[in-house]
Amino acid sequence: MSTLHKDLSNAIRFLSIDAVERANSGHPGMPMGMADVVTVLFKNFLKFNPKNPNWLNRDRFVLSAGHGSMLLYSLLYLTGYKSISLNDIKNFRQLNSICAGHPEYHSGTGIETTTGPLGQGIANAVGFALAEEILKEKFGKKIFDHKTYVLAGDGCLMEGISHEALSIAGHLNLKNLVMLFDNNSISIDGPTNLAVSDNYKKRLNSYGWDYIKIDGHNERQIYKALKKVQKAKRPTVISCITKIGYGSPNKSGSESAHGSPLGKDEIKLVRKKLKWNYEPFEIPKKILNIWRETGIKGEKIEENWKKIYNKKKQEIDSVFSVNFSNTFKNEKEKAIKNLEALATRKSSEKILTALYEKKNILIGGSADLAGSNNTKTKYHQAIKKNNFKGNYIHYGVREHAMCGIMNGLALHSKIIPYGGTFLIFSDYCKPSIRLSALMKLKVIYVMTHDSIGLGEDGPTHQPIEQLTGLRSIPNLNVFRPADTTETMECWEIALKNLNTPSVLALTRQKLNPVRKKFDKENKCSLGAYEILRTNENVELTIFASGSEVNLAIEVSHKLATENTYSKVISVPCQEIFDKQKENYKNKILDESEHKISIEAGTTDIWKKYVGKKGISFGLNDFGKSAPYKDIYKLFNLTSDEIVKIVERGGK
Ligand SMILES: Cc1ncc(C[n+]2csc(CCOP(=O)(O)OP(=O)(O)O)c2C)c(N)n1
Repeated sequence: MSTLHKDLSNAIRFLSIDAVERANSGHPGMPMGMADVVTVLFKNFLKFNPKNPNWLNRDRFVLSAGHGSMLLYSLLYLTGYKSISLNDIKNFRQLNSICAGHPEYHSGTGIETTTGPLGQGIANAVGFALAEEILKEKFGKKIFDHKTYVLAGDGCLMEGISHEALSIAGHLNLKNLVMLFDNNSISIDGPTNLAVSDNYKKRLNSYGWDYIKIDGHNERQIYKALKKVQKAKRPTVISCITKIGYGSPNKSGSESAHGSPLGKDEIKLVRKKLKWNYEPFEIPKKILNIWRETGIKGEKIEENWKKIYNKKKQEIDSVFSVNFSNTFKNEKEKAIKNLEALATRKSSEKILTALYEKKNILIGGSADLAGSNNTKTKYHQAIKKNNFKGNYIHYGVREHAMCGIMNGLALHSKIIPYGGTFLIFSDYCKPSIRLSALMKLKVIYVMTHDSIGLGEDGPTHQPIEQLTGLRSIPNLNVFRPADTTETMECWEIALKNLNTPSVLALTRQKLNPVRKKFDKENKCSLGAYEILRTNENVELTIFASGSEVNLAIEVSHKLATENTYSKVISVPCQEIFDKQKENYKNKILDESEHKISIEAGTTDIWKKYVGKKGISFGLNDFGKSAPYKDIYKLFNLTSDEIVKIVERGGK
């Protein structure tokens, strides 16, 4: 091993262990173990420009093993990113420091994605690699041609999402994807053989990956492997046999190096063993300069790239930022002219079809439910192995990876990913949806079969608590449109939202139109709005969403025949309504003395609108397998029952 290499990699090691020590918390073991591998990668292979962290054609480096965050912060500081100063590193894990406990995505910082929940980064990286192939096909390889490297540990590879994501990456042959596997055989509880005995080579080979095994502390072997993957024909894993906590006389190779500070005495011994005679946070000029030069190389490469990019910039920008306003207006007009009962999943397909009449960067998909989610239009073409011309991804039955991959697609550039599954299986997607929300990504989740209204498939497939669960995620818009017009409006909002992901909860069953005249404005953009009133003065407000808006309208009319007058509020998106101005909310919420809500799901979340005295119709129990009208009846979700209960004052 060269002295230079030792110095460069030790700079990462000591920044990491000293920052963890100062914070009195964090994970020193992984950065110490993988410092050699990333030093060779960043110094010799990674194409990046710290002066422009968002350079479109940079190589992506994803730290899936997010607990080793100090490895990433050290690299970004050493190579000269403005986003991370030595002071930030000293403030590791402190309030408002960019050096948070686990890497948190911020555009333009070099932190490509938020990681920490193990395995997510692998799926993100698959999304990055897929985005690169799609854009390369669209705009040419002089503009998009880069690698995606993901550093993953034993934990990432044990997670289910890694199985899904690595499998589809092999299936599609994402040859520019490289996984650096920190194969140290240690996790928190101890040696990994307590819990896993996978044959990684066989596993990865069977997915269609190449597998290279190296000593992760041998500079030459690392270099050779990375050199080889530059010309890879298949996605490649470099299995790096490493020692967790490398350099620590008493803790290396043991779980004690994983997740707590090494301690002052042990750090002294590490300094001695690795011959690092510098104070904490002191990086000698000579070493820092070499790291900085590594960062400078990318500037020239980007400059040359820009000359080609500038020629195509206009074309790329026009595809990246299509204005769909007219499409929405025209389609809404058409829907009103041809009023018909449609399932909202069908309405969604209608608007999608119209959107695809313009060149755009929407990449659709579904987890093996294309025909049920209505996510694939006549304009879609499947993306296939070694053929990335298409605009539709058959994710297979891999909901979790689908969502993690969509996060990667959205993070890569301006691709707008949408993907479908049944709403019930949002439970299989939740960790990635949460990260879309945390990272403020424009990802659109098309979730159909949104209630007991799906009928015969029964309680395993009928979402009950899912809407409430999703609505409780911050920065996520959960839309539940009531008809074709509302579905189109919700899609429009989802596409306009730069920083908020969306879930579109759509019906399997047909719904009668509730909006019967054309409105130029997007009423759903208020989150909730009045759709009917049976009298100027009303004593009852009925809140409803999606398929239950029709039911609410029926109830309102029936009550009027008994001289109980009401207004119906359609609530396609609670989160947006909750953000409206107080006077608008008061107008909707405070007009009448009595309030009820109707939604075929758990009811607690409606209490914020109807209050303690209000009645929330829904179901707080699992559904049943039966024709859907029978299930609605069973749970009192019919206009006759609701009218009766309202007239009895809720009894
Ligand atoms: C989904 C998820 N489950 C559990 C954890 C808690 N956790 C953090 S690191 C870790 C062990 C990871 O082991 P490995 O990948 O081998 O990392 P190393 O010990 O080599 O640093 C666990 C269980 C997590 N971050 N994410």
